[in-house]
Amino acid sequence: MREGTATLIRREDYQAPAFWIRTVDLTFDLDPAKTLVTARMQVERNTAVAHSALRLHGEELNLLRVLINGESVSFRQEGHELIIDNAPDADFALELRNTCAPEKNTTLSGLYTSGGSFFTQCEAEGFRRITYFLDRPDVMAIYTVTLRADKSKYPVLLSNGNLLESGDLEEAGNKARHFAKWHDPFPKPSYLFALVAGDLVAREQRVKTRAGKEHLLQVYVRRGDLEKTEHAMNSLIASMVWDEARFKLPLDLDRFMVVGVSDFNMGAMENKGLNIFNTSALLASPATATDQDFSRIESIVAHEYFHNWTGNRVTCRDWFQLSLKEGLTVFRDQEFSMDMAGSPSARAVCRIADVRQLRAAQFPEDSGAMAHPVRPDSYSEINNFYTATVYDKGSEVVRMYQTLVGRAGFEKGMSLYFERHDGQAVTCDDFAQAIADANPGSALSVRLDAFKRWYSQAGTPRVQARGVYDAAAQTYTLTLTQHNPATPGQDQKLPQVIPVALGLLSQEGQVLPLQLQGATEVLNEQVLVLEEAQQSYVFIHVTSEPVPSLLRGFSAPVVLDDGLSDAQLLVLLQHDVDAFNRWEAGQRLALNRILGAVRSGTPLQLDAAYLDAVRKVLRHPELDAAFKEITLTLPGETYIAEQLDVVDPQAIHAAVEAAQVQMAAALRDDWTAAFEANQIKTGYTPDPVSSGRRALANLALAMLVLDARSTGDTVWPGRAYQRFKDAGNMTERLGALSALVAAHADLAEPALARFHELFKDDALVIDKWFALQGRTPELAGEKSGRTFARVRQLMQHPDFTLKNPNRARSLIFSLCMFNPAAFHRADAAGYVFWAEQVLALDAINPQVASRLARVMDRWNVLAEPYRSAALLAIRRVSAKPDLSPDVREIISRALA
Ligand code: 0A1
Ligand code: ZN
Repeated sequence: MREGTATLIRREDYQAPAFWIRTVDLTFDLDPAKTLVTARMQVERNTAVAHSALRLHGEELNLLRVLINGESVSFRQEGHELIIDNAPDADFALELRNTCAPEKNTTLSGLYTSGGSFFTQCEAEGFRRITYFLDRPDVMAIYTVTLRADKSKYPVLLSNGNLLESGDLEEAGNKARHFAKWHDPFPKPSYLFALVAGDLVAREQRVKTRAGKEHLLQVYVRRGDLEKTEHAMNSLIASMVWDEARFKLPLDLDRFMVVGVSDFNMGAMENKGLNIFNTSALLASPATATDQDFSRIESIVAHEYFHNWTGNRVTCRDWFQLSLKEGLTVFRDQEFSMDMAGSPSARAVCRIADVRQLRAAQFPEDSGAMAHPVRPDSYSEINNFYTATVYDKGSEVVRMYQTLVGRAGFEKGMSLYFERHDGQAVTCDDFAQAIADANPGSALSVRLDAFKRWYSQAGTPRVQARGVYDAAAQTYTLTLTQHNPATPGQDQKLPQVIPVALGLLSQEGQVLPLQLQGATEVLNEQVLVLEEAQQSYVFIHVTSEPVPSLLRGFSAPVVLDDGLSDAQLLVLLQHDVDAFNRWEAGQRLALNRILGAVRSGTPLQLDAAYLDAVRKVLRHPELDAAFKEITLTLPGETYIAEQLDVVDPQAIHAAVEAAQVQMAAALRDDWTAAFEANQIKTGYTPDPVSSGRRALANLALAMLVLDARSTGDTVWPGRAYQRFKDAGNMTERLGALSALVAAHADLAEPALARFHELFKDDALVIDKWFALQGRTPELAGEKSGRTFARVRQLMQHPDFTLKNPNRARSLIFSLCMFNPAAFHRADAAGYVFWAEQVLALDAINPQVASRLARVMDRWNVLAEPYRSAALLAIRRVSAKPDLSPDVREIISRALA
């Protein structure tokens, strides 16, 4: 199962394949214990590269025969390769026969079983666990697939493309078997191959594209889950409509299928015409899914659908180009979600959520042991590079193209990209060139090479902004300085191209017109393009000392030090026309206070100015509930940790808890009013306005129950319990439950027990039950650690299993990744637990194990005693001789 020594694969070593595979005819005789695979391929030598042997990838396979043009041929097997030294020069037919063992496959890569059905996951390198192949994205073939299986156990047989024929098999024996034959007309790399066989049912919908072409959409799930597929189907239809309207990209297949599976390593997979989804990213009903689940499902359904063009029609030449499809497709799904949200305020809330996610996951990645460029230079296990950097920073890079060439210019660039590259496997450079060529003379095109440093340089650039106002001359001089800190293997960095969107406000909060010296235009908002280490900009006719509002809408993925005072931040929080920066000002005010307390080692004491400002937000007659909720939510503990050179997770948690307790007390009446004002009496819909109101009501309730812990009041815990019992939807039920649990209220226990009893048959809801307990904040200063003890105990719960990734994540990742104060313990018990779980998971599923291993990426910045204890735990994992290449790579980088 394990590679002896992991090899490092380098981007600069890329070579075109020695052979092309033009067509593949696959036949599967499906059997959980032993599936027989017959592959017939048309192979062609690539005369453009040096003459060499045919080397096919294969893992965990049992090879039965190899024929070339119908004749036996001599071959060798070396490691994970099947080598045919003297393959013909002329085109030839290659026939292979092998078996694999789906039910033994716990890695969930390749062909595996889940709940008695068959599924595949081939990205990145799973196809080689099905049959021998040139398993690389630049080898694109046309697939015809025949599936044969027991008809009663596997009535549904699916693969990519169109169904050619199906029927019963007349075979010896009494087991009635049947078959289905599928054909995908589009050439595709092996990572987009998929098959599904099982006892599934489908929700179906026929739709017409703008051109009048009819398509069949199907969402396949287990019997009993059908009523939870309506939202996914609606999201799919909305995605189709949006992609046609915004980018003129229609659906290209007659049939588009989506399938749910309970055992899946990621969110979902964009296999051509046959997307496979983790049920957690697909199934939703008001009673079992939260508003957040509804919106996550909408964006993942869209993401996979959008991949049909950005990923499938145009794919990656090699895996270093992963962000070509992922960064672009995340950008597209984020734009879609914003367009779906509607109002400017709801759009801003979407943007804020995306930036919060970037800061919580990508910024720490960029400053830790796994820091890598958006287009990595090397890897030993590609599965480790499905990262926040490739996805989320990649998306920010695409957003900067759009900022630099404008929305219409970006759409033109996309058209040129498809005109040039449809049907090809290409690179990030090809994408950059298409956007630039479609926009000659644009802010992008004139500095394209420098812009592309976003692909090659790791690390989050720091931008410092300092302004000087000259009252006599009525000028405001803004000086921007950039610096990109060193990252592993990259000591020296060149300046990057950083679009800085800005506006100026008067001290009273009025918009001040912008006119750059030498320019004739007068604007309300402008994008400066910082490209040198330092640049100054002079604005003229500035009638009063301005408050600068910089990096509006988060126009670049950088850390900004604008040096603004509290007074200036308060102006922005109250008046900025840019909702993103308004939110940001609120976060900065909170951050300053929390960091002040942590750095000085003194207990946090919120001041009247801050409390007054947040009270104004909460009472504001015009602001949306969603915006209020996101603004009144304190920065996350991981993001706070990012601001510090030496991280003491307990000190951070103590400051955050104190801030919450004080906000809860000081705004008690306002929380009560907000709670009452945001009750929704009508039926449930997950639209942004209703979701925002429920979010604010939930936050208010959490604050009131927390406050009750300090005051000894029993009314609010009682009301929360009542709401938990009577809730008409999961958002309110889980909100009330987590208010009780987070405050460690007495009623938390009976509520948790009741919740389990109510939902014991719904795995996705039981995942929430585990996750809530794993994420429960410890009481600051309480040494024993109730949450940690609870997690250890829950590991023994009959519903717990390491084998299902969702379940493992719900408990273990909740503690280790999302609950810093419960995890980082002075007695090192959290780290011991982590090491145990990494090793236990690695024996089952290396991909899940290596995600968990990444928790220690930033052990190096921890304060003592955490740092030394973390290092010991990492060494303990490292000492295991037969770690998977996945975990080995993460651990080696942590120790480098
Ligand atoms: N391409 C998918 C995500 C995905 C990646 C790897 C997987 O297995 C290792 C599975 C899914 C997406 O971006 O949605
Ligand atoms: Zn993707």
